[in-house]
Amino acid sequence: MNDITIRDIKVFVTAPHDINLVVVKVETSEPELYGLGCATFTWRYKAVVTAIEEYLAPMLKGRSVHNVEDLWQTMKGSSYWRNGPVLNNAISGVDEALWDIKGKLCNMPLYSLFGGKCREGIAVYRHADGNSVEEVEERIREFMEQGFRYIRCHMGTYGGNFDGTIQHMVHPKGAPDGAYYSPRVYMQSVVKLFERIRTDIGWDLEIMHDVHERLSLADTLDFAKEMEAFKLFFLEDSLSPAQVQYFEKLRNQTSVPLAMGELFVHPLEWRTVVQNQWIDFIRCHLSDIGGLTPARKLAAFCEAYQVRTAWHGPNDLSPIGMAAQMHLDLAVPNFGIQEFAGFNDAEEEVFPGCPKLENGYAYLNDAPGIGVDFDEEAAKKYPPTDKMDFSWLFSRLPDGTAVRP
Ligand code: GCO
Ligand code: MG
Repeated sequence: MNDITIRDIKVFVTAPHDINLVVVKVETSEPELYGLGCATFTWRYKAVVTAIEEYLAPMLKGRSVHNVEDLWQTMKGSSYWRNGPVLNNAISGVDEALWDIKGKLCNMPLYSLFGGKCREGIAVYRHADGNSVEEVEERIREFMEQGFRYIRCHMGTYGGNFDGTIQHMVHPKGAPDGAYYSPRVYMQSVVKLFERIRTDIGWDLEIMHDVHERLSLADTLDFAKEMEAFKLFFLEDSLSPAQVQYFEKLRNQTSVPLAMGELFVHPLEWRTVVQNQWIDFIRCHLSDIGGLTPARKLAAFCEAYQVRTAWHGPNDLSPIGMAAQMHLDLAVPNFGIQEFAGFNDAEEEVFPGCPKLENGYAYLNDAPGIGVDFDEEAAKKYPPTDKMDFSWLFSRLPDGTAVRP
């Protein structure tokens, strides 16, 4: 095999959706050949940029592009202290770009390189949110008219901190500002919302909900049992990664399908829950676990336990990262569903070749590699923003205690 080497690694930050996205470009000794990867950890993007520019790029320049697994292992070990979203995202940017290059060298879309299609389109779910049951139902109906059959339903975003006035919260004197929410009010409002959805809209729709690790262990068990009545497609992140052992109790006491994983960064976090079949869907954020290389292994590991994939697909993920995981969606037998927040016109402009939606399915183009390009000139029109809303990250209980967002 002709040796093709890494000539340079460049990092770009762009915000076509007012969310900082981190794109990695690996240029090679072949003038026209490059790969693109996603390294978006939007809340700490400068740290990721530094990790790539200061550490990975100097280490990798001049190395052969061919041995992706070896380069992944090398990057992983190169800091001695490892793991965590900053370093994993940095590795992911390079890893996905190397897979992109591999696909281009083979002249195949990645799904084909991964064994070919198990399905023709990728079923996706959308988010219906609003300030009242009526608003959420309106959103659901709009999505259904567009052909979506899977909808994640929320009211007032995560934790239901939708309307301080009805939550009757009394904070202690001097309580700091924050995104306050009441677990009790949240749980009751979701149960009511789902009752109404099933009554008003019916049963010919797959619905899900994201707890976003907002509940105590006892509350989450109680909540999961109440939600059984609505036959969810899944209940997401009912626990934090630090409490995954408690999935054993949930699994033993409720039949609600459980999804978990967007905050996972290491195999130890998923090994036990998958092996014991305590969860039904794995929904890691690909760049947070280090890219396509570990995600392929994770998908295969899950297959053995009938755990299906539902990779994380929020807005803080570049179209390159979205397409990268969609190649897995097409190629693995144990695909479950794909979260897909959709792209705006500016994202489509900056990232030519974005996946397309039709009638509730996403489709990739058949270009070699990941199939999504990056228009550096267009990206300059959407420079990094310092106006991102961090406020929701400071969630607090009514008594003023800071909790995970
Ligand atoms: C989801 C997620 C996201 C995260 C976001 C954090 O299921 O889509 O929970 O909305 O909150 O990606 O930045
Ligand atoms: Mg989530």
